[in-house]
Amino acid sequence: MRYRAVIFDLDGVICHTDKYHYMAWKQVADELGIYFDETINHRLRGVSRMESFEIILERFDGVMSGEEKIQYTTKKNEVYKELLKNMTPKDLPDEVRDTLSALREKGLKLAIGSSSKNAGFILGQLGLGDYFDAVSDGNNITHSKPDPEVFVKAAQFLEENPKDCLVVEDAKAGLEAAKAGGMECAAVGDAVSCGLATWNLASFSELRTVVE
Ligand code: B16
Ligand code: MG
Repeated sequence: MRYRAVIFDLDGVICHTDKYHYMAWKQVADELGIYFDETINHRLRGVSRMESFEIILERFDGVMSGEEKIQYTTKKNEVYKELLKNMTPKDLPDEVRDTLSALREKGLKLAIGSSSKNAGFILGQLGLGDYFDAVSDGNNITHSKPDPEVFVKAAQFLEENPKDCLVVEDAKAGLEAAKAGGMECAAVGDAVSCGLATWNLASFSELRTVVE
């Protein structure tokens, strides 16, 4: 086997929370009179909550204190968490479920490496609460992607060497993080066009052959 472990990004790889992030940020942006659309939302992929808000504030004509920024990002998260309650195990695509099982059967360790502080909640909603061998997320890092910390910690939790781990990502910042951490990476979705990945996947199930 080419790898000993696979570390998955969560949002955009295992599940799709984009629309909920969009709805929650849109509510905050509307309240502040800031223009916000799906294209700007796309730039928030894999980026931390506060960094996401800074991107939204690029179109804000005023000055905002640090305290206000915390208030607005807290509000966004409250709206977002309410929306996440709509997620159920049916939101886990069959292809993802079957591929995870197949990788596990091959003896690979499986982990999550997500910038999100809501990763545990989302995994619970998907019925994957206890599924992964390790979860490294926004709660155990001080630097978010493209810093490698979240993936380096995941490898540590798994007690594996980074060079033996494959990272699966949907965002450029995530691919950069994996490379900076000394890991090979597989791109899914829009991340394929970055040209940064070791593997560019046309489908999630291709992981079965990539790890061989
Ligand atoms: P939260 P990932 C990332 O998750 C999302 O892609 C990004 O849009 C979000 O801002 C970030 O998590 C922080 O999420 O507000 O829930 O802590 O793609 O790294 O799994
Ligand atoms: Mg992602």
